[in-house]
Amino acid sequence: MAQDTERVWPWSALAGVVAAAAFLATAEALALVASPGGGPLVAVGGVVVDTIPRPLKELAISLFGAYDKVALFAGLGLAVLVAAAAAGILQYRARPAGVAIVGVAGAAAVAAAVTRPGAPAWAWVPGTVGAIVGAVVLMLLIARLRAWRAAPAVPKDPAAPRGLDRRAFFRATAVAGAAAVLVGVGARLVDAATSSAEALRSELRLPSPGRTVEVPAGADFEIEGLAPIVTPNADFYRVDTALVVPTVDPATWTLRITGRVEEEVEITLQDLFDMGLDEYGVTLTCVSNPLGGDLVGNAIWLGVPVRDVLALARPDADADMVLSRSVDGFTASTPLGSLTDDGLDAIIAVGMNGEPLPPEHGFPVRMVVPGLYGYVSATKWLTELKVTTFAEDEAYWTPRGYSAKAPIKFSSRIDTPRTGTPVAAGRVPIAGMAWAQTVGIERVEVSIDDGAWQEAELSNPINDDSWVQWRLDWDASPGTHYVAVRAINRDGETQIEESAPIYPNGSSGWQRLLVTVNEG
Ligand SMILES: Nc1nc2c(c(=O)[nH]1)N[C@H]1C(S)=C(S)[C@@H](COP(=O)(O)O)O[C@H]1N2
Ligand SMILES: [Mo]
Repeated sequence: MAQDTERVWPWSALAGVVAAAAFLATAEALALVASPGGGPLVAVGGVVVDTIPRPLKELAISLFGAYDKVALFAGLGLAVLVAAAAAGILQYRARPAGVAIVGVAGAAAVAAAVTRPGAPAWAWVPGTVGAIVGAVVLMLLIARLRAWRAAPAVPKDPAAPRGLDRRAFFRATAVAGAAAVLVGVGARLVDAATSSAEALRSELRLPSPGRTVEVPAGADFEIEGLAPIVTPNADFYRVDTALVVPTVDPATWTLRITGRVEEEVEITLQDLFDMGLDEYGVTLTCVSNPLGGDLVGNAIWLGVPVRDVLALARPDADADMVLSRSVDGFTASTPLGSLTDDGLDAIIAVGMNGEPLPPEHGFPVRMVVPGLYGYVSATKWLTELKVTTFAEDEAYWTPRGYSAKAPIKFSSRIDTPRTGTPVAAGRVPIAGMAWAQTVGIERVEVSIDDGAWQEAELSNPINDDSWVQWRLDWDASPGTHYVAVRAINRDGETQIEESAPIYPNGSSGWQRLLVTVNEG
């Protein structure tokens, strides 16, 4: 009977993997029309991002850093591979268990797709049809495999060609596999070519600003290793929960102002342009920025004050919060006062450093609020402002344990010299950044080897919402030294000395690092 000497499981596993490829390729191709911006893998990945427990997420970010999204997709891919191989093996051994696994995967894909924020009505189609195609391919390939294994090693009719059934299995597997790769890769290419936010962005012309932000002379010390005073867009840190950067067409984009307002309003990008755009220099900071970290950046934003946009709808007096919503479902809770107070420049931004917002920074429209961490204020791909109360609504990160209100803890950081990069003895500039959005930095002090605090020189500030650079020239003697820094804001307060972790509302402490000085 069957050639029991040759192992069969690698071939049944291969059939499973090819069936999974057919499933995914079909679903990706259908998602191009039925559910733009996300096939099943992206939808399932999105569910993982939204439900993963906080410590695990923090671990992933600390392990993979900026590559956390790549790591997530790699993990998902590995899981699909293992499940697919198992489905193949089971379908051969215990029919129809393999098809049942495909069915469960299809159900999971559909459940993820239809529950994603902003899911279109047809979101269930790609996963459903994909699962059917995957199941059919699996049944056909395993049937061929069975036929091959059931065929006698030596044909009864000596004249018949040998190995026909074996060849039939491999031919079917190769054809299905090649078709899946072609369709799948083709679908991704078409997606990249047609739904690219980059293309839409290159067509958008921004009006020129009424009021501009001048970067004053002496704003940048231009010291090697020191961050520039205005962060180039390409170097600006990126933090969000979006596995795929949302594609938003500026031509159809609208912003709805809803909730506790006298009259709900919906405005277009042109309406926003017609209100008149001005420039604002604001330093953005992430709550996840560790002491001395680089999840902070400064840009010149082009936009309209949030208060002017809210005024169109006339918020009720009993409201105390605005829940801003992204097209991808992310929300942020911002105190109404932080958006409407006259002295504060909270803005609806369309431009960043002289260009339309880059896709990953919220194209076409985002919010920027000086003095509040990004997760409670800086909603990218903005689509709705719901005027509400903290008692009534909560934002994305609140049920995940982060504080509903999170003002930025003003801070300072050492950019140069760095631990692990020895410097030569002699005159060494110690330099870094300091920020106290809405208040401004009054003074930065440096202590060497726990000695007296010395006042550093500050760069010429752009405004109170933007960070400044500081520097102190140091006569460095050979050996190891400690360098510490702290800032004092214009309200006369000193940066919090006690160290706190990022969770639940931002790190604090004075950065102190070890510097090695070599013989000059
Ligand atoms: N739609 C959306 N907007 C978002 C986020 C997000 O996950 N989704 N993250 C926020 C966080 S935590 C920060 S720190 C800032 C970061 O903005 P950037 O990526 O442009 O630097 O965006 C905010 N806006
Ligand atoms: Mo953040």
